[in-house]
Parts: sequence; structure tokens; C-alpha cells
Amino acid sequence: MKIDTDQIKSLNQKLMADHQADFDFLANRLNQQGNDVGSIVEKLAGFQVAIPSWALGAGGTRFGRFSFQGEPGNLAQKIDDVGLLQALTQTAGAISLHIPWDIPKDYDGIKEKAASLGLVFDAMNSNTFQDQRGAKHSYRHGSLSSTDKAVREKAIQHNVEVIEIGKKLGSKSLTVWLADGSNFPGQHNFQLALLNTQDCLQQIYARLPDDWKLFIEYKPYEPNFYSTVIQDWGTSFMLANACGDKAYTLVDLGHHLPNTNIEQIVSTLMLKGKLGGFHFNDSKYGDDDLTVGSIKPYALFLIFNALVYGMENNPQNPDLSWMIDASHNIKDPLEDLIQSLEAIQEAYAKALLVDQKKLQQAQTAHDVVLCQELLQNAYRTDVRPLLQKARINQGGAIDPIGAYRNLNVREQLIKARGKNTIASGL
Ligand code: PSV
Ligand code: MN
Repeated sequence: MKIDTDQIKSLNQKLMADHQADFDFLANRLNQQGNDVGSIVEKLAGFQVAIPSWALGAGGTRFGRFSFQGEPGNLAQKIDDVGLLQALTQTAGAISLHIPWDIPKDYDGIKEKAASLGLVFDAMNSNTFQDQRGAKHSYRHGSLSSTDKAVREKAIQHNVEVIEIGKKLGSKSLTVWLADGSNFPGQHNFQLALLNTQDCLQQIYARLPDDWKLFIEYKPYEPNFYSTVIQDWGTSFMLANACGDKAYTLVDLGHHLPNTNIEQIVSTLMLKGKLGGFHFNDSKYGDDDLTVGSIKPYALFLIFNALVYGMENNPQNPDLSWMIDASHNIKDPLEDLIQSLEAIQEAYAKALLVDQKKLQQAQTAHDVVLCQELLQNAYRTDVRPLLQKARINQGGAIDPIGAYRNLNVREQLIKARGKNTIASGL
């Protein structure tokens, strides 16, 4: 299924008068306050977030998985689904693949399909957390950190293969997330596990093309419950430094213990020019993979405030690779992703409204109350008309969820794909 621009235009028509009135009122107010609304709308339009192939179907927990009907059953269908998101939102212009779940059979066909939907291939994700059928060596006791050289070699080779596949698709980065760790005290020699991991990452890094980046993701716990080899941003940062200039830390919002000050981590990494990638999601307890902004929207805004500051003041940090990393247990995955995309844009737009000059003056004057006012005034602004404007300018929908439902997208997907397809490789 494909959504064409005329369908969206005709749905927009009904909402246009209300949108225009809301936009004019807000733009007027913001311009009076010294904002450049035109440039904010442009920045929003340019803010593209990759969709991971594994978020297009229903996720699950270790207690089970409830399929969502009409899930994409193969790579081509996953790309189709991201195409639908892109047509509606115009902010999902990339797909991030997971290998071996998404190995293309027909590279030209897959590339053509993506291009025809306006999509590029974002970071490639390797998988050394799961044994594949018939595997000679097992990742049961770790991959890059394993005490077994043959297992480490296999995990390195896998990452090299992922790079090769990505090269054929036009991707420019590899994301490594390791499940390596231990469940019980004494099970691991921490130093050996870290040294093995560093050595293997360096070998993978040596195979990285010149114009590629390596993103190293961290996570405090899960699937292991006692220790994780790359448990925090400091460990990831250290490993990235040990690899070289093209290696960066990747921050996944769900990979922090409760109440961690993520905006401070972001600031430090950008100052050091080492923040490369970002995975969005939200959580109440741990790596809950919930819809972005559904639990802690103010925290997301504060993180964006740090990101915007970094993007404006840290030329030493490269452009970031943005991705949603969520999983949907009970919602329609595509509706959930639309909600996440909207929440990301909203937090970004609000952060762009923060008067950085005044904030700096208030900080210098130790006017703590004014500092808070400046942040919260921006946060309390209803910026949705700006998001709508950015979408309209690019042919997207004023109300993406409304359009999705109006066009009966899920019903059509079920008709075409059936009720029992499975998108997940788990
Ligand atoms: C597991 O936590 C995870 O969600 C990581 O964040 C990776 O990015 C993703 O899986 C895919 O490997
Ligand atoms: Mn992630």
C-alpha cells in the first residue's frame, strides 16, 4: 500500500483553515518575542528520524508476544511501512536495518524501493546477542567479550559482514549493541571482558570504510542482571576513544538507571565531540521501549535543550544519527511510531524556543528563578502549529494519526498481508 500526495492534500483541506488561524496566532507571538519562525519551521522539516526495522511489528516481553495483524513479513514490506510513515509525517526519511533479520535478497530492488519512497538507509545494526540456526559457536556466554577466541572471531566477522551489506545499500554507519555481561558475581573477570571487547571493537573499526562511523551503545543491565560489559556512557566513551576518530558513543534514552541526568551526559559527550547517535523511547522503570514522550515529556525537552545547545555550539561534534528505538506491545506499531515522531518534533521545537542568550545571562547573574522561567516558558508553548506547518510544506499530513485512520491503512495492510505475519526476528 502507498499513500499518495493527493489523498493527503484532500484530507488537509478540511483542517487547513483551523491550522492557518492557529499558526498565524502563534507565529505572530513568537516573532514578536524575537524568534525566527521561518527558520524554526525549516529546522523541523530537516529533522529526520530513522525508523528501525524491528519497530514495525509488535514487540513483546519474555512472557509472550501478541501479534499485531498486518505486520510486515519481509524487508520490502518493512520499507513500505516506513514509506507510509514518511508520506504522512515527512520526518521519517530513513530506515535502520538489523542483520541477520533484514538481509536483502535483491539489493537493487530494495534500494529502488527505498529511493522511490524517499528513504535512505541509516545505521546498520549487528546482532551478536542471539544464536542463529545451525551456528557452530554460541553467544550464550558473550560475543566480543567472550573468553573463547573462536566466538570472538565469529562476532567480529559478523560485524564485518554487516558493514559489507550496509556498503551495498549506501548506509554510512554501524551500531554495536552488546548483550554481553554476567548474571552472577564471580562469573566474569571484568577486566578481561573489557579488554576482549576493546580488542574486538578495534578490529571491527579497522574494517570500517573511511566515510563510516561506528556507534557504541551502552546499557546498564538486561539481558544480564548482574553486570554488563558496556554498562554506561563512560565505558562507551572510553572504547570509542580507544578505537579512533570515527567511533562515537550512542545514547539510547532507555539505557539508564532511573533518574539519571541524561541531558548532562549529552552535554559532556557533545563537548568532547563524541556523541554520534541517539535512540529515542520513553520509560517508567528501565528499558521499557515506550512511545517517546509518553511518560516524561519534560525530561525529553531538557535533553533536547542540551542537544540544541550542542548543535549550535559544538562544531567538534558531528551531525547526529537519530533513531526511534521503541517496541509496541499493544498499540498499532505505525500509530505508535507516528506518536513518537510527533513527540520528538515537539520537544525539538520547544528547545529551539529557549532564549539561550537570556538563559546565559540569568545563569551568570545566578537568577535561578529566571533560568527556570526561561526553560518552562518555552516548554509550555503549544508548538504543534509549527510542526503542522513543517509537514504541510513538505506534503505531509496536518493530522497524521487522523489521516492514517481515515485512509484505513491498517485495514488495508491486513487485507494485503493477512493476520498472522511476524515482523520480529526474535
Ligand atoms: C536492546 O536494548 C536494543 O533495543 C538496543 O537498544 C539496540 O539498539 C536494539 O536492541 C537492537 O539491537
Ligand atoms: Mn537502542
